[in-house]
Amino acid sequence: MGAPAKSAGGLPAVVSSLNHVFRQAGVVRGTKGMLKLNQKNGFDCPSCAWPDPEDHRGVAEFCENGAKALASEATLRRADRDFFAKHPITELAAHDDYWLEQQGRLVEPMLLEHGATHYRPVSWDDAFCIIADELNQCATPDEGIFYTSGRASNEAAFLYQLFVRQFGTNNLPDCSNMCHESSGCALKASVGVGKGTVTLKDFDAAETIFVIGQNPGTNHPRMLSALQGAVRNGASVIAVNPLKEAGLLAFKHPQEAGGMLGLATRLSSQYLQVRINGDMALFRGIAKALLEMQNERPGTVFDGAFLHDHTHDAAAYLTLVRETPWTRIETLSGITRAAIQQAAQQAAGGAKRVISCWAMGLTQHRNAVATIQEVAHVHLLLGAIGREGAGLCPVRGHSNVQGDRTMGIFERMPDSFLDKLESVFGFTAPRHQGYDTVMSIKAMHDGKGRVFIGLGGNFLSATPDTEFTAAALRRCVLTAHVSTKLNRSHLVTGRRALILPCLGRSEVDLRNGVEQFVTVEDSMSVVHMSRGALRPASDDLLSETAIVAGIAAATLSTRSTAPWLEMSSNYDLIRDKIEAVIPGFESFNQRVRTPGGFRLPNAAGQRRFETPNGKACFTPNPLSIAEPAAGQLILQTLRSHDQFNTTIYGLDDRYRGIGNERRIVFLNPEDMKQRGIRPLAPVNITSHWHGETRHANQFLAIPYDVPAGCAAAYFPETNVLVPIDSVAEQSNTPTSKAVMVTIVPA
Ligand SMILES: Nc1nc2c(c(=O)[nH]1)N[C@H]1C(S)=C(S)[C@@H](COP(=O)(O)OP(=O)(O)OC[C@H]3O[C@@H](n4cnc5c(=O)[nH]c(N)nc54)[C@H](O)[C@@H]3O)O[C@H]1N2
Ligand SMILES: Nc1nc2c(c(=O)[nH]1)N[C@H]1C(S)=C(S)[C@@H](COP(=O)(O)OP(=O)(O)OC[C@H]3O[C@@H](n4cnc5c(=O)[nH]c(N)nc54)[C@H](O)[C@@H]3O)O[C@H]1N2
Ligand SMILES: [Mo]
Repeated sequence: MGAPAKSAGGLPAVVSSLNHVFRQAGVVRGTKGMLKLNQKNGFDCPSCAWPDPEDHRGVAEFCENGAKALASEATLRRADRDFFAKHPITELAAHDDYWLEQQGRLVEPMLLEHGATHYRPVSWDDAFCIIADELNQCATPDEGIFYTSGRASNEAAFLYQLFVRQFGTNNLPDCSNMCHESSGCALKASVGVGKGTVTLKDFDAAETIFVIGQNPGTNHPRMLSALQGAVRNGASVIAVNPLKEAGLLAFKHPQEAGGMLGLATRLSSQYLQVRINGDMALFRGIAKALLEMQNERPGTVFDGAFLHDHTHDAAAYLTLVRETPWTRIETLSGITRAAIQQAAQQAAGGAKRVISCWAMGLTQHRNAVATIQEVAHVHLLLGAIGREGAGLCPVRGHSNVQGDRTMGIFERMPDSFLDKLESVFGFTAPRHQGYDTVMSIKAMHDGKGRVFIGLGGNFLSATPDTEFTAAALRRCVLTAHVSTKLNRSHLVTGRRALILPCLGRSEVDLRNGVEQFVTVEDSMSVVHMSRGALRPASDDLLSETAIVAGIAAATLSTRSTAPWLEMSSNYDLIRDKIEAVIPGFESFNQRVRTPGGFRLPNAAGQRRFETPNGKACFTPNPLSIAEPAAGQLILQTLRSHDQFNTTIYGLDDRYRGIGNERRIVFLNPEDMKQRGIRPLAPVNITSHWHGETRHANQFLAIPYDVPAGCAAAYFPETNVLVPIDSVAEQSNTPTSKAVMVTIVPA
């Protein structure tokens, strides 16, 4: 335990990058990989979804955590058949996630038979037949559950949803259900499109940038370059976060001489250390301050013309704002009226070019949708949307999570999409709503979901309520995972289990001797190609696309007329079908071959609001907050600097001053004193939900600068504490940032 850092980046980030890459992949393979990472002729970084600059790409157009992701994939270590013969499942399950990650790449399909102690090799054909048999024995297609993690390419995702719908269900849960689903729900209702409205260029023109509930220094490090550029152009960054995150304080650009020498650019000009889940109150407060300024100086604050021409229900919302007392806003947010007014003045100054960025600190709360709409309201009042330097920017997590949704990975795609899919492929698509992630877990728990297939991801560890989810997966007749690395979902299985190892993004994808590429969509709707450059980890790997096509052909057989094997041998054919089904993909094969790709149309970004009434809508939601009961704390579960979701690269959290330990909990020093907890003392954590309790024991207490009553600990270790029924209204996203807990000395 050391002092938290006051800036991010600099020489330590470079040293850490090279360390990870060279240690795992060696100098030759590692260097080759790094030179292709995020280049126009290379592959898309498998880490986050932050966009690449259109021009001026550096030789090293990636960050420390992109380098770690590459190292993890390009590693020379292998979990091969000898490995599985040596280690029984019970022994593997006793190891921690970091150990599992260190065992290297999966190299051939493996089967765990009913009652077997070890995985054994199986041929691809046999693996596809096993899946086909189990799926075809389901009493109804709705017993199949088809999960997607956001790393899957557009091509794989499109084939996957087509297969699932031809099989007869919309059970397409995805990682987005646990991630930005709340953003999608909120923005669809408010501005008609569930995606962000800005481009990277808007950051150059912005005057005010809110960064809310997001830790870009760790999770989107290349965003710091964009923030640095904006600050140099005169923008003010306002951070909203219960923790003082190093990456929001200052940035040392590792690719600038000054940054390497340790010269930092200060990023945030105001740091609003909000209470956990106090954001709705905070943004209600900003709206109230704007309203008061507007009353004092009529016509200078709100964008009257925009409100009149483009919005609906502003009056009802402003009444609600007027009626919300300042004392309530201050109490719930934990921020003073003066500080809120200062932020409002900044936003309302100049040309009102305001961008709001956010991530999991907003989305994983019971009132997440209402909170995000409260942020949108501030933009609507100022007309700060659909013009240069202004707009809404949900910062996506997984590198292609947005693209997967565009491709139809969603349990309730609109009829317009299903109509098109039916006419292009000549079948009748199911129209009833499928299961999202939480619904899937419950269905498996109830015995209604019986075959689980995961296209990437680590369902067991990523989902809430680990014990409950484990019991759910164990009830399945088959669990099958398309994966690159060993993870816990391979160890807590249905009656039978399959591991289907696939190529990673960094690897050359040869089909019938012809090199293929895939496409992805970044957080700002830019679709571009990704072409692997490294030799595959094993000759037995198949691409995700080929695996999906293999499963589909085996399962559907003569029931489907789609040319599965042709499509999976030539991805251009898949792209032609995507073009035929999804608007915005005109001349897909041609346009995606231009360096840098193309941007999908975004109506809200053009001030066309595709809501039922054609207007951007104010939603007068009652103000709320997650309030812990007496003696309880509110615990958020977050990422350390050395992990990608459930993949644990290392045991440090450098910026927060933590070394060599993940079972820790950050606490307010006063809260520790009241509970008789000393620094680094072991504690037990219990979560409380409608009379139920869940336990996570033996964590070390870390005194930290967090608001009183708030605590933080790492995901996935604390997922055991997140109750399956504790979800966000409308989006059904688990409330991983607001778990009510008691903490006592162990
Ligand atoms: N290196 C790396 N990169 C990643 C990932 C990774 O695991 N590792 N994951 C990827 C994925 S899938 C995603 S979704 C993104 C996640 O990116 P983030 O959303 O940045 O990830 P978290 O660690 O969950 O951080 C949440 C932040 O919100 C703050 N927070 C928590 N509760 C509240 C609240 O109530 N209000 C406010 N204002 N703030 C709050 C926390 O203090 C923390 O700074 O990153 C992506 N990129
Ligand atoms: N408590 C808590 N829970 C959370 C969150 C939180 O903040 N707190 N965050 C949530 C969020 S935002 C998300 S997005 C989810 C993430 O949930 P998931 O996407 O399900 O989880 P990951 O850890 O990203 O998946 C890692 C696995 O993906 C496989 N993999 C890696 N690369 C590839 C590839 O190229 N292809 C294929 N097929 N497989 C690959 C590897 O086998 C690896 O073990 O977790 C959610 N869970
Ligand atoms: Mo995510």
